[in-house]
Amino acid sequence: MIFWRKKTKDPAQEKQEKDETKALPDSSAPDSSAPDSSAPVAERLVSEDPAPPAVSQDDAPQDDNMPQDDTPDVQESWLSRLTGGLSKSSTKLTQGIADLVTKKKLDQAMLDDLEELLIMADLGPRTAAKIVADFGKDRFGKDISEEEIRQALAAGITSLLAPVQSEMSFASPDHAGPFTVLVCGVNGVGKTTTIGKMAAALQSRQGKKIMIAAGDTFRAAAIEQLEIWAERARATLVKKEIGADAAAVAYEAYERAKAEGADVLFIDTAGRLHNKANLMAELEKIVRVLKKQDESLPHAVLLILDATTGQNAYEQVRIFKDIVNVTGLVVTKLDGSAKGGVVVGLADQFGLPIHLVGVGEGTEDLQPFRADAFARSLAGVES
Ligand SMILES: Nc1nc2c(ncn2[C@@H]2O[C@H](COP(=O)(O)OP(=O)(O)O)[C@@H](O)[C@H]2O)c(=O)[nH]1
Ligand SMILES: [Mg+2]
Repeated sequence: MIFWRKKTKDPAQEKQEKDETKALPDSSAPDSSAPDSSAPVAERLVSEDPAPPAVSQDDAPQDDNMPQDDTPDVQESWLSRLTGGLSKSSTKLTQGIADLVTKKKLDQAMLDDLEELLIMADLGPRTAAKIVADFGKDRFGKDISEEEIRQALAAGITSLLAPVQSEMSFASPDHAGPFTVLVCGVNGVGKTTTIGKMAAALQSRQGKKIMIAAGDTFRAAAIEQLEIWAERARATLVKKEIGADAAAVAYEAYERAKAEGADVLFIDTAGRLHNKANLMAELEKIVRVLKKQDESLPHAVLLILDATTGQNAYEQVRIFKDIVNVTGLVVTKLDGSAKGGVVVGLADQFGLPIHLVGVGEGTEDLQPFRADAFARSLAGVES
């Protein structure tokens, strides 16, 4: 998978592409092999909790939702993946809780310490205050243990997260064209990888016909990265030359996807936030040209957020909400982050549906967001 290095290029381009190559999935990772029909990667794309989502996009039949496998073994492996992924974030919280339980009875000082701990864990001041206020209501002046605090925290977090738990549905509303998903977010958050993972899951588990538009037209390696993912997901990639108009790529891809009867179209985009005016112009133009084809397009606008950026994620949501009509979030890199608490603050402050979370680079590491499992893993409560 290193064919892109064999081309002759000028040194500047080479450096750029080297940087981008860092963003490629590790070719030695288990998921980086060609699609393996004997063990479809998406079979591992499951939820650990078969309960129906609190928020549902529509009444789409189950096979238009993100494929899941609810068998006990797979659920268990998912849960341990999530718990493992969130371990840095939860260790920070549970260690902090252990340190603050210095007295037997819950007093104001302990509540203040808990609030500070939650703020430090990236939940944001408003959300932290809300959780602590609820927590103190019934328990003030009573005996309290570490385990009770963890349990109460898990319950408080679950109630904030439940309203945004939302199954991602890929059902085209009128079935006249592909379900069209615009994927946005700043550079490096995991847009391309997430498209690849979703495409692989939908193709291998549900046999969906996928088309992907290479709307990040700035670097050759960005297109080549998408080519690898498309190949893995047996998806058709629609691309143009470097520097091409992203909106033209999106327009052409939609026309083609419709003509060829594709079920889902993913549109990848560039995320150069250092030039907000350009980014805005580009995303707005993509939406505008899609709407020329069909006013209901795009059917979903996913904003991808990188959990390792912590507080920065709040600002990114604000910026992208200004530019496009964000319909849902995917939070990636929870595995490498001690800032998983940011998910709770995002849910509380913006109320946008959270569809999926990423806990690793492999195809199997993208999983449906489950409020309860997430809250319990984060608060360090044994399941
Ligand atoms: N550890 C980890 N890495 C991820 C996850 N999602 C994406 N990545 C990595 O993040 C890097 C940037 O991803 P990419 O999809 O190229 O980001 P883009 O610039 O937004 O398209 C790549 O190395 C991905 O493998 C995740 O959930 N966990
Ligand atoms: Mg990309």
